[in-house]
Amino acid sequence: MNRKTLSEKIRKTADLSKIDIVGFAKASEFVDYSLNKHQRRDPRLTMPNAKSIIVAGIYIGGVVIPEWKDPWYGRTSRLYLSGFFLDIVKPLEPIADLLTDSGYQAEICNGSIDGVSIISLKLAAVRAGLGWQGKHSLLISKKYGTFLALGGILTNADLEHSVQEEPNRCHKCTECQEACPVKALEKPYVLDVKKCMSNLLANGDLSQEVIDSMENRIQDCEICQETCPWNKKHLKNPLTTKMTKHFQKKINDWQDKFFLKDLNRLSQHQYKILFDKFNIDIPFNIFQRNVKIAIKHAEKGD
Ligand code: B12
Repeated sequence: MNRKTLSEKIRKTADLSKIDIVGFAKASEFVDYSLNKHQRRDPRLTMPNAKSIIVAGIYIGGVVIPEWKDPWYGRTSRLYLSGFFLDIVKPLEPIADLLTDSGYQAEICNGSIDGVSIISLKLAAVRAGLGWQGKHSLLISKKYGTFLALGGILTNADLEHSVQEEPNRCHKCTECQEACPVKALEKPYVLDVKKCMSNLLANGDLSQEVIDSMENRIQDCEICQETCPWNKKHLKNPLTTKMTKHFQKKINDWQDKFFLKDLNRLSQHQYKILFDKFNIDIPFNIFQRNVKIAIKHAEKGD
């Protein structure tokens, strides 16, 4: 099957999988990747004869629980609630099957398997023409803002690689850097992971500064995204996409499950059953700690 036909078939399969945007990038080294000893630096460290990276994006702009505005409800994030916390995997399986049925290798980037995630999805997305990397280090798409959950497939199939990268449109804007309450974005484009609340609320010790800044956040933080001008229209009126119905059901299912006093009464077993559905890997004691701090904030009304 020639490059054009196979690329077209993959786009159609992605559409049937309710994927909002898909792009193809050359599977070569990411020379700027700062974790230079990391497997993600070069896709060929994972698949020596890799030729292409298929990058997929699913819009998650509307995946919020209205009660998150209430201090008595624990808040997480759109990525967390979407179920794609450790990468988009299931929606990519029909594409991987198409590739293997056509005699090619196909390896889906799956953070829950290797805990590593074999593709730098943001850098691959930039190379595939899906958007540019913002000063918050996230991918920004002109149409979807930062609200794209990403996923990827490594393959030795030669595809119609994107030739044009989006220009960087951050220019002089520093909204995200100024808004981060724990100064994790002092250097533009480089997230100081050690300071980032999304990291610390998952597996770190909390300084008084973080405790004072977390409000009802029990997992993840979206402050840098909520101040990004490219997300403004999405905060007001999220787009309706192919996955909207699917996400609305998730929102309805979880609407009243984040009430802090209920979360505080969960046993380790109940926590595991309830939250494993989100395919996250956050220890029970960390979850409990965050819930207790959020309750103190709600009691103090701050
Ligand atoms: C590790 C990880 C984290 C860690 C560390 C994040 C980090 N930036 O390193 C933690 C837990 C903190 C985290 C948090 C979040 N994450 Co995360 N994370 C990942 C993961 C697994 C790897 C990212 C990575 O490679 N980091 C290593 C660093 C070195 O690479 P980098 O961030 O690309 O940094 C580059 C820039 O700094 C660049 N750079 C340096 N100088 C300059 C200068 C210029 C001009 C430019 C352009 C670039 C540039 O060089 C670095 C690369 O070398 C990916 C999944 C994947 N496989 O890619 C998801 C992923 C990036 N995360 C994602 C999301 C959504 C988040 C959160 C928003 C979740 C939330 N709270 O809602 C937060 C946001 C925090 C933030 N502002 O980045 C999404 C991003 C989607 C998007 N639209 O961009 C991904 C792709 C997951 C997914 N499957 O959708 N994450």
